[in-house]
Amino acid sequence: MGGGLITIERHIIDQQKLHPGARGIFSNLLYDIALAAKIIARETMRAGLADILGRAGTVNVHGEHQQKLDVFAQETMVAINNHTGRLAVMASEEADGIIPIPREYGCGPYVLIFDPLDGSSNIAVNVSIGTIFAVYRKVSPGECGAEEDCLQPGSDLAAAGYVIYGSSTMLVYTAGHGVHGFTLDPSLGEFLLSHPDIRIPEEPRYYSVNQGYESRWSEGVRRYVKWLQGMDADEPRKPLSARYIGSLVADFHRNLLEGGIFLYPSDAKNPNGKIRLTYEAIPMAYIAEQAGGYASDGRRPILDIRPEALHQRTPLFIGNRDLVEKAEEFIRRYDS
Ligand code: AHM
Ligand code: MG
Repeated sequence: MGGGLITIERHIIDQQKLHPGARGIFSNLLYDIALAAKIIARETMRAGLADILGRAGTVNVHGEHQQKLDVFAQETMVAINNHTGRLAVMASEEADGIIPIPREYGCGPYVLIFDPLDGSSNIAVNVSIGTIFAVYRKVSPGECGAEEDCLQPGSDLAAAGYVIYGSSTMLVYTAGHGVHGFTLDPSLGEFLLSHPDIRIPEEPRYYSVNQGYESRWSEGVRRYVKWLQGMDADEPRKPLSARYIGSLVADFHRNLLEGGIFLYPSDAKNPNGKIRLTYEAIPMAYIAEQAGGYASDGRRPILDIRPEALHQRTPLFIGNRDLVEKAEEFIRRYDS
C-alpha cells in the first residue's frame, strides 16, 4: 500500500493517541461501525440486481413500510455490535424500544444509537441513502444499559457520523476533533481518508427544503425561505440555489461540503417536523458544529435538547451558522 494512504483503522488509532488513557474500546467500536457500513454498502450496491427491492411487508414504529434493505441494515448493525463487549445498549430508528445486549456477551461502556438506512423511500429509484450513528458513554447505574443512556443530549456525545451510499460510499465521522471523511475503495475493501478536517465553506451555495409543503409553513419560515431566495425587500441577499434530494444524509453531505442550509421545519400538519431527534438531528448537529456550522430546532441549539422519548421528532435547521441563526431570528420575530 502507498505510504500516503491513510486507512480508517490507522486514522482511528492516530486519534486514539490524542487520549492517553484510552483502552482502545472506543476505537474498536468505530472500526465495528465501519465494518457494518461496508456490509450494508455491499448490499446497497447489489440492490438493483438481487431480488431485494420492495417492501418487506412489515411496518416500523412510525407506521412506515420498511424496505427490505432497512431490515438488512438494521440486522447488520445489531449483529456486528451486540457481542463485542463494547456496548451497554443500542437504540435504532427501526426498533420500538431499546436494543439490549444479550447477557452472555457482556456489556461495555458505550451506547450506540443509529438510523440504519435513512431515506429508504429513495432505494427504489437509485438515489443516495445513508446510515447515521451516535455514540455516548453509558450513564445508567446498572451493569448493562437502560433507556436513559439513549436519551442523552447531544452535548454529551462521544462521537457521531454517517455513511453515504452514493456514487461512492463515504464514511464521515467526528469524535470531537474535527470532521473526517473516508471513501470506500471497493477493490481494497478499505475506507481511505479522502476528506481530512472538513470545514463547512463560509460562502454558502444551497438551501434544501421540501418546498412542496410551503402552504403549511409558519409566517416566519415562509419569510425566511424568501430571504434565502433573495426576495426579502427589507434585507436583500444573493439568492441561494435550491437542492432537495429528500434523503437527509445526502442533502446534509452536499451542504457540508458546499455550504448551505437544510431545513425541515414544523408545519401545520407536523407540529414537530419529521426528523427524529435522537437518530438523525443530534448526530448531524454534532457533525455540523464540529465543521464550524450550527443546528437548531428554530429556537434553541439541537445539542442542548435532552430527548424525552426515543422516537421524538424535531424541527431541524442545520448548516452554515449565520444561515441557521437567521432562521432563529425570523422565527423569533414572526412566530412568537
Ligand atoms: P426515513 O427515516 O423514514 O427514511 O425518513 C427521513 C427522510 C430524511 O432522510 C429526509 O430528509 C426526509 O425524510 C424527507 O422527507 P419528505 O419526503 O417529507 O421531504
Ligand atoms: Mg431516518
